[in-house]
Amino acid sequence: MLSTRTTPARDVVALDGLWRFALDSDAGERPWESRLDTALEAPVPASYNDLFTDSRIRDHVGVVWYQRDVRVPRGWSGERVVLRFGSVTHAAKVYVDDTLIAEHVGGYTPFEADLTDVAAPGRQFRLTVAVDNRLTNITIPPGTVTTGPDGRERQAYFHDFYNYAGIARSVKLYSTPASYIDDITVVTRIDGPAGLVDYAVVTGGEDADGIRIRVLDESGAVVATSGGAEGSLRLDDVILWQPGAAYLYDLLVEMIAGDAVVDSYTLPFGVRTVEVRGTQFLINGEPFYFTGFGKHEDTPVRGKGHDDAYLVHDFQLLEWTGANSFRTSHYPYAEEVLDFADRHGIVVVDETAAVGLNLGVQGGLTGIPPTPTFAEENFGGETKNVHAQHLRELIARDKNHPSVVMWSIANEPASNEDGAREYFEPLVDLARELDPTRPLTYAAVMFANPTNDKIADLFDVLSINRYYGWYVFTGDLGTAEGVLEQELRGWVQRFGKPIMMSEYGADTQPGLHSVWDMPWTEEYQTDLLATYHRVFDRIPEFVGEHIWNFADFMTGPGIHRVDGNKKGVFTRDRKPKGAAFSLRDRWRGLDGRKPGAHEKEDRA
Ligand code: BDP
Repeated sequence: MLSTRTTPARDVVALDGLWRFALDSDAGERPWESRLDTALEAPVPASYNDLFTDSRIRDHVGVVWYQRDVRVPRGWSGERVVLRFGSVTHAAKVYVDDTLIAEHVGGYTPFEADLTDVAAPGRQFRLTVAVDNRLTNITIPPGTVTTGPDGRERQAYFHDFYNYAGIARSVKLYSTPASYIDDITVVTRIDGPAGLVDYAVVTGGEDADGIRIRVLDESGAVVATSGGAEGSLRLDDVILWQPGAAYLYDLLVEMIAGDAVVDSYTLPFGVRTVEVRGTQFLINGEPFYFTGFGKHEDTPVRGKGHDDAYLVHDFQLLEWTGANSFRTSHYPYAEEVLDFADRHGIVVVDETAAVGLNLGVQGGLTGIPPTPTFAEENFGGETKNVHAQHLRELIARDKNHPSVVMWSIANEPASNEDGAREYFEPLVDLARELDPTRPLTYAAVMFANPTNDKIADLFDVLSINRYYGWYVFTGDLGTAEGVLEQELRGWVQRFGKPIMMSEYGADTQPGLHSVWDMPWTEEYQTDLLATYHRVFDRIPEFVGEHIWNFADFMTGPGIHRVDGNKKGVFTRDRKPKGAAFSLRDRWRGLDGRKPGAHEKEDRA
């Protein structure tokens, strides 16, 4: 799915700003049929939960309504008119005046509606969106809705971040010609000093006479040309897209009828390869060592609303710490984030929203759930179908980003339980069919170990989440170090694949200090990370470290959470805790290479 861009043949109007807003219970019978009778306004993009002082809104379970008036630009007559939502969390029904024109389930992927027949240029219409935040056993991520003794619905979920909802990403109205470029796929290879670019273009509407392709370098010079809906281009003396040294070409695609250009679209792309070979993770044939974090889309007031100021600042802080990468834990992030990563050479592990497919986490430290996680009445065939659809939408959206080097299919699923293989094998097959070029991983939960895990052999990279020294062996870093090393070596021994740590960390209250190993202090976070780093540096198959978390973030209420999860290396308002400085010391020396690699090179 192409992102929205203006081109000589396309216009875009952003529908961001303040929309009328109401809870379902306050909105009347058929709210889309008239002007929403409400005094509330909510900004788009933003989650709605933290905007208002009314706790009925913050804790609302079910549908809320957003509405605004929209006018299709007069100049768009004869054009195809498309409405695009970056995300509506978690399900949407979209009405143009009295007509339902689109429905979508899945809170972190975009969807579109063709308005050509319902919204004439120059005319104003009422755009109403029903936003449903309910999570069930057949949504991704999953949850459960129960009714309390007071008759009020309550939402429970199996993930450790607040269930922010609303219209958290931009809404856009755009035009294309009646015949249009519908999709483009780019796959790149390297052949000595040249780059090979395989492309495929899908069109919609009437067939055109031809497709014209040009590749432009960053100076705007045309460096290769081709024609036809599918083909391959050769870029001599290619400049590669590299971690820390991004370089983007433009693929200019034109749809031709006679002598005229009917539609045009410019897709930025980078030339790079990704490969897992033996126990190495290679980018452009060179071993790559991931340094960075699991992140969240989470800021005060906006919740998960995309914000360009935080985007820029967060990437500054990544660079400041020497991080070269992050994981989009635990859902696909806004497209602006990946575009930025493409332009700035930050490497991304792109994760689905499949977080919480694990009833064992509720089973306390045993990991044994009350009923099997993958039983039909829990997360069975229907959940898997929803997960598959989500994977299709994610890969369709993100397949052309050079920054995305690996798909993470799930976070902490019950991969130790019976039924895990039956659940995951078809999803792995699907992901490989949709994108044969990128390695696959999933982040392994603490209950899954080298002996009982049932799915790791299906994947390419072992990503391990562990909290030794925090949830287990609390305050005992000595024991944590030994147990961690033994376990990590066990994974390598059984599966013989590259291994990285996808989560490790400690909740930390800024300003709390101690001369002893005291959990929650800044020193303890620093020491816990250093303990893990010593272990990583002793394991040759290690390919990366992603700390949990980049910044403190909001969670649901819980006796283990004080105003959210405090495992951030930065506070929620992005102030560094002590550990940030020691990370900076470690990572800025690594430069995408493994610890020790420099010394070996220096010796050579
Ligand atoms: C892991 C989860 C992550 C949590 C983290 C924690 O993957 O989402 O926030 O634990 O407990 O199990 O901090």
